[in-house]
Amino acid sequence: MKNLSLFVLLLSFGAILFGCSGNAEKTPQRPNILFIMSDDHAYQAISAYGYGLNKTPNIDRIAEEGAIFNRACVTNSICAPSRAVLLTGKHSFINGKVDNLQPFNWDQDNFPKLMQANGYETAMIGKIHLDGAPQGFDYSMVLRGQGSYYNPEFMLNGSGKWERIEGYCTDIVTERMLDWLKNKRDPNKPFCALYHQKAPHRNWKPAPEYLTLYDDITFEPPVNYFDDYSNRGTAAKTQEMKIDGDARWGHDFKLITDPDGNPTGFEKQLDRFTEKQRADWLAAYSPKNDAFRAAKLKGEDLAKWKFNRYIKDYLRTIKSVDDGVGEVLDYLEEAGLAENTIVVYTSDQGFYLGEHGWFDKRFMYEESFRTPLLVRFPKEIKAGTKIDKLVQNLDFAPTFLDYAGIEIPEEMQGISFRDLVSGKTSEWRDAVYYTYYEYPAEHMVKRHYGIATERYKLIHFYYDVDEWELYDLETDPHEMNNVYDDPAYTEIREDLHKRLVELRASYGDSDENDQKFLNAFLEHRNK
Ligand code: SGN
Ligand code: CA
Repeated sequence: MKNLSLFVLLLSFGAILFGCSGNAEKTPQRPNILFIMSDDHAYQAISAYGYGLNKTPNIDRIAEEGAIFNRACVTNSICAPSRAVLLTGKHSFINGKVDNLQPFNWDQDNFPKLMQANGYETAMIGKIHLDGAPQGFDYSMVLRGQGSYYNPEFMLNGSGKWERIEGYCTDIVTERMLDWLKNKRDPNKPFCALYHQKAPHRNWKPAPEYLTLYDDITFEPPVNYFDDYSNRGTAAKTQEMKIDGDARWGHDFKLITDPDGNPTGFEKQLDRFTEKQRADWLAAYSPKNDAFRAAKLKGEDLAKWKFNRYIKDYLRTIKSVDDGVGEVLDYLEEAGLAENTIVVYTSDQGFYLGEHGWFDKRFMYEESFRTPLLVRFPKEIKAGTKIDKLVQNLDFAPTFLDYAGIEIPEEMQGISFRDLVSGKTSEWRDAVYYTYYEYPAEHMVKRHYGIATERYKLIHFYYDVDEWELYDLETDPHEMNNVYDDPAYTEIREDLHKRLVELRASYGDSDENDQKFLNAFLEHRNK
């Protein structure tokens, strides 16, 4: 490591010398990294993935000019744990942040710290969702907890103080990112910037200019919106994340009074707004809400209305995210930074857009297990590249270090996908490991772990059940049919069991870990 730092130092010194003699373009330049992440952005809601729901022309540009990953996935489909994994390059049970409740230990290594120590200028702007002062950043401006869509509070450089900034969160984060790129960073150093949006996280409040976007469209829910959870175990049946059932009249559907005329409490959320924001909001939503109450919908019609209210607000918040990506990409081009900047777009996990009747995430089922991933780096990645391999958020830290020419610490459990995405190699892992811990808690998704290969998934739900599920994604892409006990799958099942045991051991996971984190969770909850 020491030798490498010296090497990097010499390189930078050389760069300065050459720069002075006017030969800057000939010096080997380490690439910049712009790591864009949004929160709960389903791949189904990025037009480059081809689902036809909405248009995200700016995010799509990254894929058109670079690569799209069709089977990128997470190790633990929930916010703060996902962030801990991508920073540390280690599974949740190793970095310790297994659920949204446990504290995160900032003292452990993370990739921004290593980049900073090796001459990179680092910044983090937006949602971090990890308590305490962020470590590894020359500049940080982070949202308080989940952050608010309107007039959010931020903490600057780990000061411990929260400052309210008037405006729409997504736009503020973009403005501040641009301000850092243009005016705040040291232009003589390569940069690594984390530009992390809160949107489209629940409860999906759109920007003032998009409050009526999609008003003239009716969206069809997915084919399994009316899923009855037959042919599966207890976990799918007992979750609490149904659009028609668990989502709330006020908080989620933005009604000020419910169909029976009772106040929903949503009015209180408008107290955070400025007078102008509130007036714009009510002008847009009151007529829609009145029309809904007058229609007195029931049964499937009501369920479809709820889907539409949900998906429209969700997609509206994404419109602002996409606008921001466009502004930042434009700036990189204008400033001559596009060629030497690796741009990554991803989400902290996937999300259900009505599949199985759900919103939210957490399950190892496809829509929340997968996450969008698009990467542009013209120097190494061919435009239009498509990657079907199982890349995980575990791989970000090693990948970024690899691009920066920094040694990857032994303890990191991910693999750099640099050579995979450039086409230098097609060799890659053929199975990934997944864990989920936050139960019993909001949305009631049971604790589970599992293995996924390109075709199959074996999942174990535990704690208050002991159930196994096996899915064949080729014959059952929507995961509606658990074939664990189907004799036709005996051999596959046994093989997956064996591989799961091996994977758990190789990453350092065990039943003892599961018990340890369960105890910590229950203790924390009972405090
Ligand atoms: C909030 C949301 C949940 C969501 C969690 C975790 N409820 O608690 O719906 O699952 O965050 O999300 S809300 O009433 O506050 O909207 S995560 O992305 O932070 O993991
Ligand atoms: Ca999230």
